[in-house]
Amino acid sequence: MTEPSILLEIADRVATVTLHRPERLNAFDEAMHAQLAQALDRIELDRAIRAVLLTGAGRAFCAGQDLGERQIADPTLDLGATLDRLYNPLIRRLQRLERPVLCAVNGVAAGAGANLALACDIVLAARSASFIQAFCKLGLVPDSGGTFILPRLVGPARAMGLAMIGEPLPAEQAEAWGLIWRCVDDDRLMEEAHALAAHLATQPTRGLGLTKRALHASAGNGLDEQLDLERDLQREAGRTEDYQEGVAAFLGKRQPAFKGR
Ligand code: LHQ
Repeated sequence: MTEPSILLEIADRVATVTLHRPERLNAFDEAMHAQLAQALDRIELDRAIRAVLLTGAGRAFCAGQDLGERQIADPTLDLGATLDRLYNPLIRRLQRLERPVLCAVNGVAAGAGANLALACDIVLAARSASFIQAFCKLGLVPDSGGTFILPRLVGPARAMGLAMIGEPLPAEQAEAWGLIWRCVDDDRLMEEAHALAAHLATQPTRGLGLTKRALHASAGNGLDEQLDLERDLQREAGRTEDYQEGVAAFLGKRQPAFKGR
């Protein structure tokens, strides 16, 4: 039997998804895309899952597209179709998933692997990890949302340098530049990532999902539209059981017990 290239473990309201092709630095082939899509189907349907943790097996997080799979001699080669069919739906799903998605970047994240990590809501990275916009080395354009997210996170000058020079950006510098949430010592990464995912899974999931929606929408909105959106989403958040619980716990001077509803 062939080994699965995605591992999905569900425990204590957290779904841990591990990219698992360590001998190829977890580069994406068709099978890995299909298995990741199946894992996300499962997560989307199971409302008991209240946080997602994405990481990689072995010494890398993900080396992007498996370059052995895209044959350059093929006259019908259409990388745009590959993005339409595989990468773009993946990035859209992660951004729209109304659960917090945490990424633990355990090693190098290159090409679409780097931008997959950056599409997650909160990114922790091991100190030895690095982020490489490897596309320029192949004559390609940063994809998987890279041209959208990089300038928004680090500003246009740094985004252009990362995309045109393609040098590895060490995790510490990624944190200093605001590309990621935090860089942690290698031997602490998974412990900290699991602890943060466990914490997020006890929080008001609906409110966090609406927060995610508001922050993503802000990239395309003016202040007026964003104020209107905040009004609409706050209306929705204010009707959740978790809001009632949050206020009751505050007034009762006790810890809240959120249910994600
Ligand atoms: C790999 C890969 C890999 C196959 C390492 N594929 N085997 C989207 C749509 C459609 C098509 C095109 O692309 C895209 C988006 C993209 O993602 S384009 C960008 C694709 N990724 C890259 O260009 C990164 C390529 N990899 C690297 O530059 C290096 O491997 C990094 C810097 C990630 C790690 O370097 P090292 O630590 O020195 O490891 P290594 O290079 O020795 O790799 C270990 C093995 O993994 C090696 O195989 P081998 O049989 O020699 O042990 C590599 O060939 C294999 N591998 N990345 N993307």
